[in-house]
Amino acid sequence: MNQQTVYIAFSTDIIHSGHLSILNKAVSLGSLTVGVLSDTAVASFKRYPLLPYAERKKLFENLKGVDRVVCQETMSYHDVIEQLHPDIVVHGDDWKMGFQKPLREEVISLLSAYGGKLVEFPYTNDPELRAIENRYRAEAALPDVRRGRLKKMLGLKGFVTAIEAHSGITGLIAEQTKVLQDGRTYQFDAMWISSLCDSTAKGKPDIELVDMTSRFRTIDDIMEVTTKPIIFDGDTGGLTEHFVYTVRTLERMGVSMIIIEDKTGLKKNSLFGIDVQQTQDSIENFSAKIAAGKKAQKTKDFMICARIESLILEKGMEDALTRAFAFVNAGADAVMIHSRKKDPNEIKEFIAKFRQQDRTTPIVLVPTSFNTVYEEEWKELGANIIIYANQLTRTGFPAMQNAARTILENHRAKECDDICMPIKDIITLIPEER
Ligand code: SPV
Ligand code: MG
Repeated sequence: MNQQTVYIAFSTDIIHSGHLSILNKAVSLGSLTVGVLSDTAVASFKRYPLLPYAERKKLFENLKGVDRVVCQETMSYHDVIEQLHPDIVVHGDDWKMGFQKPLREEVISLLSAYGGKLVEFPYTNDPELRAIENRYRAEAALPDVRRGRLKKMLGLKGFVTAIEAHSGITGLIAEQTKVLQDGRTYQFDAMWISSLCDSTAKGKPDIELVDMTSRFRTIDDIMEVTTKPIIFDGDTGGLTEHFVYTVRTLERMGVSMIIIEDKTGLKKNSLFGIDVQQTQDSIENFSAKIAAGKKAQKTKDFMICARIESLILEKGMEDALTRAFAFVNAGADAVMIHSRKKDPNEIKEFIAKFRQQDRTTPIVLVPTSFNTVYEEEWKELGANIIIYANQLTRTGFPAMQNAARTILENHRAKECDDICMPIKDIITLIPEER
């Protein structure tokens, strides 16, 4: 008998009765191929997978009724459908709504081109399953698990993005915002706790005035409601004698990376450049600080990144490169090169020259001024971490100023309503059950 060919895709790393039930229904329709989503697809879609692709593949290969298992590289079914031409694609009916809807529409259109069929079964929204996902979230937020995730992601994807968070709510925005585009899901991989934004939220200038205890409090607020890895802006790192304690505390909290800049004395924000007095530390002192931090840390996961301010302080490319190599030699796990020029060329030149001698040390960029280059190009050039360092702060506060002004101008709040988020949307932003 000529059996129908059936295709179903899974992103899960925990197989529960709901999966088995949909799998059995799929088996009853014909010869079943299971598509297991690649690690990158899972990480971009929901979270870093607990089990790597190879393990998840084995799980499905050993299930009764599964004829073969293939890799589905992206959220989009485009490539697998083009390749396999299944008679039937099976999916839960949950994707009729929400952000997976365009994926469903694409599948319907691909199938209709050759007479294939989409079969949807009711999605089981079992409280037990939600409990499993909640348990995962709780585990992912544990310091030991969270800390190592940045290194893992760098190993997996080679390229990660981070966005600024300075409070619980901005942390949730960084954690939850997703965009589906061309069959792929985009979300930020990590969070950046910027000294500029943390200071600004507290109404203080970015001059290392907000003390470490207070900065740790911000981290704690964010960690309490999120699971993504954290990159901490450690300013100059302070005195070496203090820095070693900072490293230990951050590591214990579950922070993944601290970035410290090679400046000394009264630190000012880099985007002021040489418009203000700023002093660069000597290579010897800063190298000793990095080495002391590396010696102080207890785990292999924690990373110390050396931020080079030579271009900001107009000391030239040679100085920037000499420092970068010296700091890597001193033990830095990554280097960050900064610039306040709109033109990205000096950053591109740095990457090219650094990569001629060092192909592996991650390069971190904060493209606030040089913001015209797309992430894909940075990746191709050899950069590894892109930090969007202050955009939530720079959009959020003007919106609040505008609201305050609107109320003052109108002597009532009605006119302000149009620019306000409905209260019920705040509830969806802040999940009650965590
Ligand atoms: C920050 O976000 O605090 C930074 C990046 O250090 S920058 O403001 O560009 O110096
Ligand atoms: Mg800073």
